[in-house]
Amino acid sequence: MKADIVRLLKSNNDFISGEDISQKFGVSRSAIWKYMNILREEGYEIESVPRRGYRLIHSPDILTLEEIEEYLNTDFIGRNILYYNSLSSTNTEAKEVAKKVEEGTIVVAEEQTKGRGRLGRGWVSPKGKGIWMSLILKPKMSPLKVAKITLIGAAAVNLALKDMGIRSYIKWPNDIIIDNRKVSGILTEMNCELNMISHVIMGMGINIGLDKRDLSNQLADKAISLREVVGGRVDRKKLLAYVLNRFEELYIPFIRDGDISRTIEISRQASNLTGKDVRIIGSHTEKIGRVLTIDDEGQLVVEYDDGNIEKIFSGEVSIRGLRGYMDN
Ligand code: BT5
Repeated sequence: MKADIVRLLKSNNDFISGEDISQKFGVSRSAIWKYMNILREEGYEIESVPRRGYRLIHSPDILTLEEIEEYLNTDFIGRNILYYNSLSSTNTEAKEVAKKVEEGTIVVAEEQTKGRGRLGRGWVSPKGKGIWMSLILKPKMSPLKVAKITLIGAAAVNLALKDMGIRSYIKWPNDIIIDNRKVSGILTEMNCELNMISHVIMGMGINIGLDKRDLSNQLADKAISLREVVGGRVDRKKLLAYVLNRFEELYIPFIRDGDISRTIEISRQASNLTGKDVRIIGSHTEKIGRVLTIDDEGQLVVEYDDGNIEKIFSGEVSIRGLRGYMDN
């Protein structure tokens, strides 16, 4: 109902009377008045004039479906948005609700109090300063293919940023980098039954307006926000919708035919690892090699000093830089 009222207000530039709204939705005028107050509390600026009705002056910067749908052109990705002011982690919440909701549902929070990175690491997610969201996917396929979904996510963020006029790089498999600093990270988690995925949660964090106060000294050198990159405001609503649009575009061929060729093409074009000396960190090993390419399956192809070539399926890579091997 609330969403319908927002849509109605948005589609009318002029005043619309309380009477008309109440007739349209079959509820009393006092109920409409209450909804208007709730919307005002959410940050909608709504003018109300006796005998003329209500008029929307300004919408808040929130990531609800009503607010992003004008930019969204997907069939199912992001068509159901569970929007929260604060959560411990959107991935944790998405996992809780995954069974009950349709594929493509996203969980978004303005802040995460315990945002998670990979391998038990944290993700700094202050209020209103980024896009912190998790996408619930239910691909009918083997768990072995899940690593490809991370690549699709990274490619989608890279393309969406490009749509906003921002150039970025992909540090295989899950980081988006600008100016050698991390602007976005992806955390893919999965639940499976026997040899089938039951659901995948693809969490994405995109830094929009973090500043030095939000970050530890150590992180301040490694992280970057889009506001700093463009030197001004970045439209979160548009960016979220663009990421979802691009994700769906790359995800559909993957679930239909296992086709990730376009994702691979983007991963290669945007890769900041190709040709670099890297340290590959496995669960028990660390090796140093040089990245040759990303193969058609999305694996990182690395050559070692002894001439051996290895294809890495998923993992952790640091690039050799001025100060040795640096993590992003
Ligand atoms: C990642 O892990 O890059 C995955 C991050 C996923 C975050 C999203 S937000 C929505 C969803 N809900 C969650 O709880 N998580 C997902 P990893 O590659 O392990 O990188 C983690 C490391 O990045 C940390 O150890 C820090 O060094 C660094 N880091 C933490 N917060 C950062 C930030 N806001 N920007 C850049 N780097 C950050």
